[in-house]
Amino acid sequence: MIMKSGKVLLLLLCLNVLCYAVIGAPQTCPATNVGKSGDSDEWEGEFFPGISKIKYEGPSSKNPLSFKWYNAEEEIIGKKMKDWFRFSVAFWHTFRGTGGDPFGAPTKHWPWEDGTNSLSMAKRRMRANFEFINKLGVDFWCFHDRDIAPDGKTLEESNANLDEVVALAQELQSQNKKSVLWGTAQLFMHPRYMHGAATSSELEVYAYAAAQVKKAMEVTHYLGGENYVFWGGREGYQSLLNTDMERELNHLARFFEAAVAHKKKIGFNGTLLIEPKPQEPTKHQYDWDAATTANFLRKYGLEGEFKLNIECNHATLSGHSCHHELETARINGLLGNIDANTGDPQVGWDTDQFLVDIQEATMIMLSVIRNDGIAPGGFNFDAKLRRESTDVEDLFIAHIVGMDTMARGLRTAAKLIEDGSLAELVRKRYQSFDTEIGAQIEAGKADFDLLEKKAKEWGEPKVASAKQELAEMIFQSAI
Ligand code: XUL
Ligand code: CO
Repeated sequence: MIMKSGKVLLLLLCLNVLCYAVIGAPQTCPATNVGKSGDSDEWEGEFFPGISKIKYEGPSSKNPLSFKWYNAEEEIIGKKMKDWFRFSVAFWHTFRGTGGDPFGAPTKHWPWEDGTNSLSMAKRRMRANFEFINKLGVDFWCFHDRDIAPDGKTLEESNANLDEVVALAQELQSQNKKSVLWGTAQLFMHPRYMHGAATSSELEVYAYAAAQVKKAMEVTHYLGGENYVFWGGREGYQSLLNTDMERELNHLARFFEAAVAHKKKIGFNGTLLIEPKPQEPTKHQYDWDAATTANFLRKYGLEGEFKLNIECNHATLSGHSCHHELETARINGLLGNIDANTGDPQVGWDTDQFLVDIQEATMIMLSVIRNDGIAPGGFNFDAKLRRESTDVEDLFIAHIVGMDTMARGLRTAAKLIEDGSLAELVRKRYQSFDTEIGAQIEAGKADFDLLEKKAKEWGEPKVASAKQELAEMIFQSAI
C-alpha cells in the first residue's frame, strides 16, 4: 500500500472548507481534482490485507472474523440461507460514513481515503467496496448516485462523473460476480433540495430532481440492479402554515408516474420501492409508514407499480415495530425489501445500528418466510459503525454480527414453523369463524338481519382467553 504525500494536508483542506464533513452522514465534498495524484492505480495490493474470506465456523468459534450462524449454502425450509437474505452492503455507510456527528469531527480515517472527493478517489473507493463484499461473501451492494461519484458543477458534469465510476463498477461486478440490489438518487443533501425534491415549491427543483432520478434509474439498470428505491427524506414539511400539502402530494404522485413511465421506456424490469420514514430530516415525511404509503399508492392508482422498502429503524421511529411494518406491507402485497438496521430506545433518532436482537430478527424472519422470501428484494445493511469504532476490521465485524443475527432469526423462525404450536394457537383463536356463519361473514354474505337473528339465538357470547403469555412462552422456547 502506498499513500502519496500531501494527503494529510488535503484532508485538512477538505475539513476546513467543507460543511458536510462535520455534520456527519454520507459525504458530498464538492468534486475536486486536487487529488488527481491519487489515481486508483496508485493503490497497490489489498485494501484489507490480513483479512481473508470470511468463513462459517459454527457457534462455538471464537474467531471474530468468522460466521457463527450464517452458513450461506445451508438449506433452511426449502431455500439456501443466502437466498433467504440476499444480503447487501450499503455503500454510503460503509464507504462514506466518517463517524462525524452534529457535535464532532470524523473519527474514521480509512487508509485508502486521501481526504478528497475526486473522481480518482471515488474509483479507488469502488475497488475497496468490491474487495470488501467479496471477502464478506455477500452478493449485492446498494448506492446513492452522489455517494459513489462526486457532484459536478453542472448536471452534465455530475452525470459524466457518475458514468465514469459506474463503468468501473460494472467491470468489477462482472469480475467478482456481484450485483446491485438497488440504486437510488440522493435528493436530500444538496441545498437545492431544502424544500424537497418532487414536493419542492420550486418548479426548477422538481425538474432537476426528475433529471437526477432519470439518470440514477438508467445507471441502476445498466448495472443490472434488481430494484430502485425512493426515499423521500425531504418530501414533507416543517410547517403546515406555509405548505400546500395537497398540491405537494399531487406533485409527488406525478413524479412517481413519470418514474414508472421512464422505467418502461428504458426497459428496466426492476421493482420500484418506496421507503417509508416518519420524520428526520423533515418534521413530517409524507411516506410516514407502510399504511400511509399504501394509501397514497391506492389514491393515485400506483399500487401495481411500487412495493415498499421497510427499514426497521424507520419503523420504530413511526411508533411501530419492524414486524408490524413488515406485516402491513406483506398483507397488502407490498413487501419488497428490508433495510436491516435498528435504533436505540434510549436515543430515539435514526441511529442506523446493526441489528443484533435475536427476538427482533426472529419476528422479521417470520414475516419473510410467510412471504416466501422477498426476492428480487433483499436485506440491505442500512447500518453504520458507531462513531467510536474506528478499526478497519470493525467494518467486517459489524456486518458479520448483523448477518449472524439474521441467520439466528431465520433458524429460530424455522423452528417455530416446524414445531407448529404457535400457528395452532393462532388457528384455534379464530376457530369460531371456521363455521357456516363464519364463512358467510368472511364471504361478505352475512347481513345485519341474519347476525341479529343469530345473536338472539346464541345469547351472551362465550369469550376465550387470548393466550398471549403462552404464545410468548412458545416463542421464547424456540430461541
Ligand atoms: C435514510 C435512509 C436512506 C435510504 C436511501 O434514513 O434510510 O439511506 O435508505 O436513501
Ligand atoms: Co434506508
